[in-house]
Amino acid sequence: MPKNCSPLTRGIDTAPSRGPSAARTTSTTRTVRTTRSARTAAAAVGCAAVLSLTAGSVSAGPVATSQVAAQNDQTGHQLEALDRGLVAVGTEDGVHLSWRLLGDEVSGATGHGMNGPNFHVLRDGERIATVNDSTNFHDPDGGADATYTVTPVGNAAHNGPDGEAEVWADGHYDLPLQKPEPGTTPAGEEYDYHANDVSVGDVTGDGQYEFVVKWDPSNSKDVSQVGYTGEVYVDTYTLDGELLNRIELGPNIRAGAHYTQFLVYDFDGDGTAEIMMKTAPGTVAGDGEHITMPQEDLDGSSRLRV
Ligand SMILES: [Ca+2]
Ligand SMILES: [Ca+2]
Repeated sequence: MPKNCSPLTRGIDTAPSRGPSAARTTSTTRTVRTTRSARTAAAAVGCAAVLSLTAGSVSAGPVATSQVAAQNDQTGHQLEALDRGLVAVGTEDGVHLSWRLLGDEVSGATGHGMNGPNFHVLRDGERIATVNDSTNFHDPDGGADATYTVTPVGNAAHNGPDGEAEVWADGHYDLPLQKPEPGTTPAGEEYDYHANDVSVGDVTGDGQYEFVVKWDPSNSKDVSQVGYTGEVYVDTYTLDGELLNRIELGPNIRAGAHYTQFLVYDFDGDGTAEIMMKTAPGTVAGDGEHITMPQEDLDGSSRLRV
């Protein structure tokens, strides 16, 4: 069954007020270091989709508001079920560790921040410190081959999981991406791709963020400029660089800074993140299905209501 704009637009109205992960940029090994008819274009405006991102496929549909309400009733806030998020970054004088204090672990607040459990820090299985005032630790004796574990002290039921990490020896992590093939516009202009905006969300439900990356063609244009642009792609990668799916936004979504702002968040509260953004007839949603025009628009029966 082809998808059309009508049921997807309803998802916009049901999004919770708590904000999604902010778009951000990252470094990658390959790239990041660094006209259609007026009638069709008008049809594309307001055609928005909530897309469920899963390995190898993307499905579109309205948000299940009952799931969001159920989770909010239990906690007061819809929290992401994330892991410890431990990162170990090599520096000129040792290894710097940073990790998450999880929402359920917070026991109060002081003038310096939130209170929570102390944390044991282990290097290669040996305890080297207990941290009682932060979620950071600098190990001056750490090396590039070390493996670190951070574990909350005590056995309180609300304490979250341990975190484990190997060292980013170069002081950063390069996320490998799969760059789309170059293209040529109907006017004969060649274009290439570079990674653009990035947002994060736990697409797989394992507590670790995935990375949703927008690919911008080199001929992307501002609204003040005329001319063809290349197609826009939106990829989802695991931290290991596995490409879970690719959304092709199609010829009716122009490439430029003002056209594709995407939100990644667990909008329906079921434990896995979705993406919300404008689509159009011609968008291919990862699983090969095309988003099409609503039948009432094709029949000419739809009317603008004010
Ligand atoms: Ca995940
Ligand atoms: Ca979800």
